Amino acid sequence: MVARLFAFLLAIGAVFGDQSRHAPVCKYIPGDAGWPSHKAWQGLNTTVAGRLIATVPIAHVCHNSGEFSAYNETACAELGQAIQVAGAKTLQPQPGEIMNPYFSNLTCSPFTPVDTPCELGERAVYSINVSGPADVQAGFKFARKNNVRLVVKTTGLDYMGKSTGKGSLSLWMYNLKSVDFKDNYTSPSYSGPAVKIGAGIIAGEAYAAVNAKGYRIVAPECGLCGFAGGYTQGVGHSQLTSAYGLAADQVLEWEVVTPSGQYLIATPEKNTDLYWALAGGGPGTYGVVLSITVKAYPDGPVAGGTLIFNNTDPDAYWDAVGIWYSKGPSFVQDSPNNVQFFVSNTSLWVFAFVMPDQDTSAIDKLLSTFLPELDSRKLPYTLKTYNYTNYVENLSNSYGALPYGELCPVYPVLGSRLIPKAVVLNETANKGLMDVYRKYTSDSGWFVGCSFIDTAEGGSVRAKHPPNAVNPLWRESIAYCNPNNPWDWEHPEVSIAVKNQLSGEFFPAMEAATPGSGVYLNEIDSLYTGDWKQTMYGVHYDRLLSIKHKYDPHSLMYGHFAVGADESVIDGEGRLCRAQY
Ligand SMILES: Cc1cc2nc3c(=O)[nH]c(=O)nc-3n(C[C@H](O)[C@H](O)[C@H](O)COP(=O)(O)OP(=O)(O)OC[C@H]3O[C@@H](n4cnc5c(N)ncnc54)[C@H](O)[C@@H]3O)c2cc1C
Ligand SMILES: *[C@@H]1O[C@H](CO)[C@@H](O)[C@H](O)[C@H]1NC(C)=O
Ligand SMILES: *[C@@H]1O[C@H](CO)[C@@H](O)[C@H](O)[C@H]1NC(C)=O
Ligand SMILES: *[C@@H]1O[C@H](CO)[C@@H](O)[C@H](O)[C@H]1NC(C)=O
Ligand SMILES: *[C@@H]1O[C@H](CO)[C@@H](O)[C@H](O)[C@H]1NC(C)=O
Ligand SMILES: *[C@@H]1O[C@H](CO)[C@@H](O)[C@H](O)[C@H]1NC(C)=O
Ligand SMILES: *[C@@H]1O[C@H](CO)[C@@H](O)[C@H](O)[C@H]1NC(C)=O
Ligand SMILES: *[C@@H]1O[C@H](CO)[C@@H](O)[C@H](O)[C@H]1NC(C)=O
Ligand SMILES: *[C@@H]1O[C@H](CO)[C@@H](O)[C@H](O)[C@H]1NC(C)=O
Ligand SMILES: *[C@@H]1O[C@H](CO)[C@@H](O)[C@H](O)[C@H]1NC(C)=O
Ligand SMILES: CC(=O)N[C@H]1CO[C@H](CO)[C@@H](O)[C@@H]1O
Repeated sequence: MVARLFAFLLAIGAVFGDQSRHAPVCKYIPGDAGWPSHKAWQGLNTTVAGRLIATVPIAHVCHNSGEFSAYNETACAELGQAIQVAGAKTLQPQPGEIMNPYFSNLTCSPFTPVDTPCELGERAVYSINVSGPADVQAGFKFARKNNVRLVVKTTGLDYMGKSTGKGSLSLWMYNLKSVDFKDNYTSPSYSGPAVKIGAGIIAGEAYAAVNAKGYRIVAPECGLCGFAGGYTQGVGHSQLTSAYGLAADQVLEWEVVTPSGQYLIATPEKNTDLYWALAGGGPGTYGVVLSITVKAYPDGPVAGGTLIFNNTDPDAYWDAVGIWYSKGPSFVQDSPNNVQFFVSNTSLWVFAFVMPDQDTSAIDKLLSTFLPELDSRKLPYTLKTYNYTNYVENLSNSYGALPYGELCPVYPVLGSRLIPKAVVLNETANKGLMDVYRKYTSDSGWFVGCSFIDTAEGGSVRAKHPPNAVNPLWRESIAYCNPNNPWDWEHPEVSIAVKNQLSGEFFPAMEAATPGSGVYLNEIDSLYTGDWKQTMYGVHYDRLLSIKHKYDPHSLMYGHFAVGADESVIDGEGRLCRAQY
């Protein structure tokens, strides 16, 4: 209440004074005296040609009280099922809807009693269904003039809840569905095939389009993940990372609207600071991206396969898992290879060998020094290998049918650590990491999903990438590993406990076992307690912050763990406020 009164008094000041010096401390939320009038919102709707959408939570069919009550028992039961089977896929195309169950926080949920009111909670109040730069410019202008929080959302997958916010106006990018090929894109730094991808395109759509043209691109493994938004701006890994580099390394052009309303193209030659920051410096921070143009590569055969061995003898099993990690560098270094696997208390399951432009003999060769280690420990295994004619065939075999895929959709509790080569190759350090895995996976459903990758600078199989903001710790690591535990939709308190265990125990133990390394900024738990500036952005943080201040002088873009995040705080009622007060 005090905060609210304070904000109100400052708002009155703003009417008379200089907007930038006397701007209110906190953004308004509905119920605040300064919240824009119905007429103001109607004005915005006119400016964006009727593209303003008021959020109606999808689970309104599950409640008979609150502003959005629309109870329908059948529809609610269907929704509760669909979310558990394919959570992200079910919620993805909804404006204003939250994917992350922690941030929707049961404010309108199929898993709470019918008479609990359906409320917006952390959901945006309105979304602009963005169709081009003018809609983004209108959103920025309205948010600044009316002191309303702005968020940018493509799919809403973000683990930190960065694409949502209480009382916000959301720029919803999901319907920018263009894909344009340039068979011979030419610039001072690159000449060759490229594809311009609209901000609303999800990976599964991108793969289908480029596969049909005979190309490969570096895009998310999970078909339902957005491409130009959080993924590429947040570094982005892929099954083709060893072959071609990280997602941020692929960008030739960003089409952007900056918070001050400038519409521009950033390339390695033009608006170079913005180009640099957008490529790996974190999403939702420097501007709104309308499209990216990325390198494309001629497709061809890919060898793939799976390998599984079980924990039938715990000491032998964990010994073998440690040896597996120590072989990781030899599997991928100076090669286009990628190896993705799950480690649990039950088994080590390689669900995807990805060997571009090779046949299955390459997998046999790669495993020739490892399989004898299983034999000598009497650990039986099953190996299956395939010659695929192209990349997407292989991807769909491991991740399921496009565009959404089937391996990813249900929303997990997740963290992500970059594993340095020096750790897996050092017997003592390797054992330390295995002890952490063993301890936590033998408890309450944890498993660890890992990919062996090689992104070293100067790698012999990849073209050099333009300078960008990717944390250099990526280049020194040989794998990224995700502790993973499925979300319990029916018992969210169980999952909150799991989140607390991850950020309080499991993840710090993984950090201690991999000293000095980093994290993947897109795949981290919202309760993460590590040194986020260092682990996410590393040596680039200060430069990124100055670029942030240059392009977003009025702090219109904010995200938990985004560059500059500590210049804001959330008050007790959920308002976004300037931190210095
Ligand atoms: C089910 C699931 C599967 C995943 N699969 C993969 C994977 O295969 N590979 C991988 O590397 N990562 C994966 N991730 C992590 C993923 O990269 C991040 O969640 C990423 O933020 C998603 O981006 P988005 O734009 O789709 O999501 P959103 O939640 O819509 O946005 C994420 C962030 O990007 C900002 N943003 C969105 N669009 C724009 C834009 N046009 N311009 C500027 N900022 C924008 C938002 O403000 C927010 O900060 C996955 C995550 C989930 C939950
Ligand atoms: C915006 O205008 C369109 C077209 O007139 C209308 O359908 C829509 O409901 C309006 N949005 C809001 C939030 O009022
Ligand atoms: C309730 O939902 C079901 C399933 O979606 C639908 O078929 C039915 O028409 C709805 N009933 C009402 C009264 O809207
Ligand atoms: C969820 O709701 C609880 C109780 O209303 C609140 O204490 C908590 O801060 C909320 N969490 C989030 C992430 O909004
Ligand atoms: C958003 O706009 C697209 C066209 O750009 C339209 O097809 C779609 O129906 C709109 N979505 C909503 C929810 O209004
Ligand atoms: C692509 O364009 C460049 C510059 O115009 C030219 O030198 C090159 O030969 C072209 N390549 C192909 C494959 O057409
Ligand atoms: C591993 O365990 C599973 C489940 O019990 C079983 O189906 C599979 O055959 C086992 N694989 C090997 C290689 O032992
Ligand atoms: C894949 O192709 C190679 C080369 O033709 C062949 O030697 C190998 O047996 C094939 N692998 C499978 C699993 O069919
Ligand atoms: C190997 O790892 C251990 C434990 O982390 C460390 O103390 C030791 O210095 C490392 N050895 C080398 C050669 O780096
Ligand atoms: C972990 O695996 C071992 C060996 O198979 C088994 O004895 C133990 O019960 C498992 N623990 C859990 C929690 O499943
Ligand atoms: C050779 C092979 O296994 N091809 C498979 C590739 O993946 C698709 C989609 O899952 C399968 O239909 C093919 O049989």
